[in-house]
Amino acid sequence: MFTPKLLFSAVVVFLASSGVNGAAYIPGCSFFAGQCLYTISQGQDANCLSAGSGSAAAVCCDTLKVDVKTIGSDNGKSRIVSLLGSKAQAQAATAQLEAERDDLLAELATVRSELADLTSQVVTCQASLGLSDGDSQPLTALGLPVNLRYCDFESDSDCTWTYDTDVVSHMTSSSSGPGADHSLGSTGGRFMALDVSKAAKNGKKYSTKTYFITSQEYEPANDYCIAFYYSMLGKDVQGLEVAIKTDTGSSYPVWSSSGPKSSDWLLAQFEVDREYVAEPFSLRFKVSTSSYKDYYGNLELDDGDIGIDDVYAYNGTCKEALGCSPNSVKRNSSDGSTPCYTFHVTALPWKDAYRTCREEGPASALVSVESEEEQNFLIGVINGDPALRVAGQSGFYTSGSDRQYEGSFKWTDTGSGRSVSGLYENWGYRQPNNVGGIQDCLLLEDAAEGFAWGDVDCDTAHPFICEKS
Ligand SMILES: [Ca+2]
Ligand SMILES: [Ca+2]
Ligand SMILES: [Ca+2]
Ligand SMILES: [Ca+2]
Repeated sequence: MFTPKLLFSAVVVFLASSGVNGAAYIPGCSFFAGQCLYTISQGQDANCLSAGSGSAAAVCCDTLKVDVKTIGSDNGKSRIVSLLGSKAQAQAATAQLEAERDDLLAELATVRSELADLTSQVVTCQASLGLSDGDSQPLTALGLPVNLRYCDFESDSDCTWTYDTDVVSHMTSSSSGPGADHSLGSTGGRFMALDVSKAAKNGKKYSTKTYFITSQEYEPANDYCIAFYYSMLGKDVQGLEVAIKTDTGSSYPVWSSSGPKSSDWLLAQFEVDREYVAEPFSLRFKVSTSSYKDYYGNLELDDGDIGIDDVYAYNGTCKEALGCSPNSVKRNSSDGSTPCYTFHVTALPWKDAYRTCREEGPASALVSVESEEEQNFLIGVINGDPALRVAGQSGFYTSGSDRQYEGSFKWTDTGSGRSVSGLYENWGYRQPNNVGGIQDCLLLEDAAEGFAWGDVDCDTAHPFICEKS
């Protein structure tokens, strides 16, 4: 075996005399057995293979290890050359790494923008296919999806309810009952109600007459959560009772209330004993009145109507059915409340947007922006999401509307609602301006100006935000 103790001069002579190509001096020394050794590769691999075994082959093939002591005065110079070489290599490597980093950053920016593009394309595709934008459905204790049957009474075809048509109807508003429906909070919104003036017949004072409003049939399930809004405004309002009516004709009272009530719309919410919902069933609302026409044909005891609106029937427990959906964003408000918001990028006219929000649960409505804190929170969520930023260019609908009284905007999440004026307001320049006399819905309109508000035509389609209190 070739030893590292070979004299440097001998090596140089050997390399020069051999005249071989490929011999190389590799800069830098390494320690071996307490000595600093320089490495010289002879580049004789091809010869070495043909030379076979033996000392000649070993000489050709081995890398030479040279003791620095044998280099004498050349040692320092070589070492400096070596160090300079290393430094130059390190600088070149650093420059290359920096160039590669810049390339990667540029590539990352491209990927980011492509991702934003793709996200908005997916959203557009989902919208064109009529798919929801990611709502995931809660499950019942049996692992089945919690299905909702919802009635807002806005369309005759929605819910196949039966009722005494001569006295109960889809009312829009009434002088003695609620001033607006619950779903839309506007005079145009409809609700199911006992019309006491029609119910009043020539008859005796103090005779109570009862009428029935019956829902469509619901499928049997292990549990049911029922929620609805009711109005019992007016001093002459009497009772409202809800019973479970099964196919076999049996009827089981499950909820009741007596009037009158001071608020226009109140929420009733209860679970139904599972024995009652083990077979197909309907909800039967019993409404009663003592109104009558006196001898001269005047209406008596007719102050008030009994109305119901926004009826929810979930085939699960209320705990499973209600609460914030997994795709909502929760806000921990400084006043201690924790509303949840769902953002919808699929543009809809205001009424359809409202229905979508109502279907998210009895405590859900189009968003009511009642503080700067709430406005800023919403902007923060929008700005943090590429798809919402894209959608936000055409604004987001809120529950704000002056459909009921022109120029008097209200947050309509609770039906008749609360006046916008006097609370937090963030109208854009010269808004609301009711252009064309048809702008009645409040839009978070101007994305470039922190989503300053504007009034727009309610029939135009816009993305929207739902709020669950
Ligand atoms: Ca309604
Ligand atoms: Ca709110
Ligand atoms: Ca208006
Ligand atoms: Ca406007």
